[in-house]
Amino acid sequence: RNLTSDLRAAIGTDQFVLHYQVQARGDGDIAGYEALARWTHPARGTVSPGHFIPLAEQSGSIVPLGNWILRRACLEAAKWPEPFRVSVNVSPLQLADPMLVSTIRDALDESGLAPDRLIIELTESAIIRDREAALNALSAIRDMGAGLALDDFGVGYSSLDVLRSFPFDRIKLDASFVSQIEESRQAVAILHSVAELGKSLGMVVVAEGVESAEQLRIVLENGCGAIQGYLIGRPAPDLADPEAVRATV
Ligand code: G
Ligand code: G
Ligand code: MN
Ligand code: NA
Repeated sequence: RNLTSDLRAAIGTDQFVLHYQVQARGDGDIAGYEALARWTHPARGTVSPGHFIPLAEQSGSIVPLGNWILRRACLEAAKWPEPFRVSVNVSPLQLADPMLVSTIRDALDESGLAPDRLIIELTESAIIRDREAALNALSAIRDMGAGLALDDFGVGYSSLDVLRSFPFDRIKLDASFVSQIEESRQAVAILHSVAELGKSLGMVVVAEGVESAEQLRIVLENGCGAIQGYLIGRPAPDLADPEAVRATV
């Protein structure tokens, strides 16, 4: 047996769990959590999502795996305190699945989670495959009442046209970008401009990968509306303590 067939067989079993990484607003209140999938292989131990997500994409398992993640995230988030939202990463290949919208609707119905407590995270590469199909799916997701985050913004293909043409309501500024703001005035200037751009478009800008108090200070001073990163919480099976998060921010 190889890892690909093990992966397919593991979907829906307790080998897969979701960890949650906290996202806080500038005032220190918790906004919600990003769901991050974790796989414990019975023989190999922990397999990182950086490994198994591409494997699932290459082997055609990403749709069943992604559907399970969506359902599980909604079921778990439905038990959280009311204001907390859950963000779920959706792969480009899931967006190409014509059933995605109904899968999301079913996950919301089954869990009872209010649609505005679900945020779908997508990278730009998801959109460039088939723009028209992507626009239809994203519009349907927004019409349902869920949020839409443009993930990993600032690296790769990110272009302003995507912000104009697709109904995203939040931007996640990539961690590799935030990691430069202590040394690079250019990085701070770009961060500031993206935060302003987001505000003008009525979008929340989330700074990802905030690891130090100095990075936190810079991203908040420059107008980011929310933060995520090891400084305030690592991905973990349990939710972060709100008092500890508030004390850090
Ligand atoms: O911590 P982290 O190692 O969890 O994640 C590594 C990569 O795997 C990131 O790019 C992250 O977006 C992706 N990833 C983690 N969980 C999921 C998931 O549930 N679905 C998808 N599509 N990607 C995920
Ligand atoms: O691709 P996406 O942005 O969805 O994935 C989030 C990834 O970023 C996950 O792998 C998560 O574990 C990782 N991550 C979260 N916070 C930090 C951080 O503060 N520093 C770094 N280097 N990675 C982080
Ligand atoms: Mn993400
Ligand atoms: Na990201």
